[in-house]
Order: sequence, then structure tokens, then C-alpha cells
Amino acid sequence: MVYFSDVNKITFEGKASTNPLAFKYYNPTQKIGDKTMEEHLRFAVAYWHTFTANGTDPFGTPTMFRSWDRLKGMDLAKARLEAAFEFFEKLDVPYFCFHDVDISPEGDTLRETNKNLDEIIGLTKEYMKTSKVKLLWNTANMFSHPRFLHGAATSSNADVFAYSAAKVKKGLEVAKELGAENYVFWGGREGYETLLNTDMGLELDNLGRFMHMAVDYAKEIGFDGQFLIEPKPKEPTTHQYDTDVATGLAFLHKYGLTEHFKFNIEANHATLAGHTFQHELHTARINGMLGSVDANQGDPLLGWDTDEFPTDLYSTTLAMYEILKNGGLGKGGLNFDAKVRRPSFEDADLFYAHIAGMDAFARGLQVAHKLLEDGVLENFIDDRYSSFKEGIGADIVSGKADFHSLEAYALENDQITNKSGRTELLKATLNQYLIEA
Ligand code: XLS
Ligand code: NI
Ligand code: NI
Repeated sequence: MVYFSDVNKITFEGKASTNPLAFKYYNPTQKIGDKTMEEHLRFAVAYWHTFTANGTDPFGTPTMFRSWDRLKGMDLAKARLEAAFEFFEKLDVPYFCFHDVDISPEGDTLRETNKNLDEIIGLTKEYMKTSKVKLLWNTANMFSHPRFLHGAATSSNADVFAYSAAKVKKGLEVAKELGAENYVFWGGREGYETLLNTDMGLELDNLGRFMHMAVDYAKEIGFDGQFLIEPKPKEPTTHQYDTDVATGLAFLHKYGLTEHFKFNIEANHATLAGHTFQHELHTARINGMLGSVDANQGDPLLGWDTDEFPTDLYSTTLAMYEILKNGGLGKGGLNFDAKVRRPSFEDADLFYAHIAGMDAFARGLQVAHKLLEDGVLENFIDDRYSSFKEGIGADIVSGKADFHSLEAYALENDQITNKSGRTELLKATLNQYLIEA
């Protein structure tokens, strides 16, 4: 059956196009440097926001009624899957992502849940045979069901730890079966509300144990996808353990897990943590830990994860700048962990939203590439730190200097001259590139 009969395959028409169902900047085959746009951007559609969400919010009931929603249970899951593959093909995206419960309904028992999942994964595999779309990552939803009310791997209840292990075990089998390039761990309720009832030390040790078991099992079954931790500072818990990249890194170091993981960085999670998106990407990059991206944006006026489609060109440009500096995303990609607003309830909005996000990142890629090609920021930064290239600066960097030699130097050179940081000039230059590059 056809679900989006009003929409044909979306193609690139260029920036002069007024067709809302066309790309203005995203031209998958266009080369930027040594790779095509499609290879650089590696876009993915998030199954949960696009096919499962229905516009419910804490104050209101669903606003979105898709044609597949008239069905129930496994019939619904199958129709949704068919619609999803039609959507992927019409949008011409190379990847998708899902949680186990987005794609297949939970049964009354874990056995039944797994049986449902097996059937849907079998069908997914069939669709993937004739479609170009691949699985960027899958994950286990360990936050929606009431059993996870105290967390999953950090629950105070050992039975929940065991149940969570069973879910991730199955998730890794699914990842292997579908050839997923990554497997994501977002700590949905891995955190706490109050220390009055929490043994944080034990919870974090358990999380470390859990991650080691996951690494071991992936090895055992020969799943060679990349493991990703997705940091977030709060929501649903008050204090999420994987607060931001720096906190996640400390966790991975403490539990000896750095070589097995990278980070999946979400723009809106960065802003919730009081960082910019670029800060999180940059922190991951300089530590060799930039794995993948959940491409969305928040609303600076709201303090929660609004998961809007990314349209802010400053943010997409600086994100692509970090990604290019990283030499690309490797096995990662740009997953639209983003939902259409509640009043954007028509099917067509799903296409408009993805086109908006894909064009915003494509334009960001063009501008970032040009900035790097011209060395605008690079040259400035290089010059700003030039004092570390010779003399006393070179001694500091090489390890030759100590407090004695530095004191002797400072006593002779205490009339210090600094150079301007040129923030405003650099911002104006960035604007010039955004407008003209
Ligand atoms: C929620 C997270 C979630 C993860 C996958 O805030 O972004 O959607 O990406 O579990
Ligand atoms: Ni996310
Ligand atoms: Ni999120």
C-alpha cells in the first residue's frame, strides 16, 4: 500500500526553487572536498519521532493521526514499517535508527516481546534487501515502561538490572542481524532524583559492570558496530549520570571502557547541559571520541528537550566545522532525533521538517568547508598560540621548562604584551561566509 501518495521522491532543485518538496542545498551527489554530500552527512530518520510519535504532550492528547494508526498491535507495527520504508526512499536518506519498542510492540512477557521483535526484524531485513537504507543504530528503550521507574542498569532493583541486560542482549543480536553500524546507550532513567534514597557509588559501579557485559557479549557474537554513549544532563531524572561528554569520559576512564565507546552527541542535550552543541562536539573530538550526532535543536526559552528539527545555520555550520576537523563521522551519522511541532500534524510536515534539517546541514557543510579551505579561523588560532612555537613557549610544550626556569624567565620578562582575541571581527567574518560562501 502507498502511504504518502501526495509526495514523490524528493530531489535537489537548488536554492532558487520554490518547491517545498525539493532540496535547496542538499545535493547528495555533489562533491564537497573529497566526499559527496551524502557521504559527509550520513543522514538518518529517527523511527520514534517520525512514525511512532503522535503529538501527545503533558497537556494534550494526540494531534497526529497517520493512516497506519487505525491498526493495532503487530498489524500496526507491520503497516508502520511499510510506511517507514516508503518514507526513507522518498526522502532518499541512507540510514534510519530505532528503539526496540518503536518498531515492535511489547508483549505480556519478555518472551512474547522478543517473539514480536523477531518477526518485525525479519520483515525489516526483507525491506532492507531492496532498499538502500541501512541501520545507523538501534537501541533499547529502558525508560518508558513502569518497571524502569528507578532506572535500568542503575536501578535499585537487581531484577531490573537483569531484565535490562536481557533487553540489551537482544538489541545487540538485532544490531548484528541488521548490520547496524552502531549501538546506542542513552541512559534514559540512569540517574537520580534525590540522594536521600540513592547509593550513587553502587549505581555507577553497576553501570560500569553493565557496559562491560555489553562489550563482552558484542565480542562473543561478533557484532563489530561502534558503541555510543549519548550524554544528557537531566530529563527524565533530575541528575542524569551521563551529564555531558566530559562526565561521560570520566566514567569511561574510571571503568576502563574508553577503547570500546565513543559519544553520540545531541544538540539539545548539549544546550540543556549549559554548553553549546559545538562545545560538546569539540570536547569529544579533541579526545578522539566523536562518534555520531543526534541532529536537532532546542528552544533557548524552554528548559527541556524540545527536539526541534535543526534549522539554525550557525549551529549546523559550527557542527559541520567540528565534524570536518574530525575527518568525518566514521561509522556515525546525523540522526534527526527531532519531532515536528504538535500543530504540524499533517503527513506532509514530516517531509518539510526533514528537508529543512537536511538543507540546514548541507548549507552548514558548504560554509564549514569553505571556512576550512580558506583557513580563516585556523590561521587566526595558529597565530594566537604562536608564542608556544619558539623560545620559552616551545620549552613549556616540550617539557623542558620547570618552575625554576619559568621564574627566571618571568623575572626578566615581566612587562607583558597581549594581543586582541578579535571576537567581534571573527563573528563578522563568519557572517560573511554564511551569507556568501
Ligand atoms: C532522549 C534521547 C533519545 C535517544 C535514544 O532525549 O535523545 O531519543 O537518542 O534513546
Ligand atoms: Ni537522542
Ligand atoms: Ni534527546
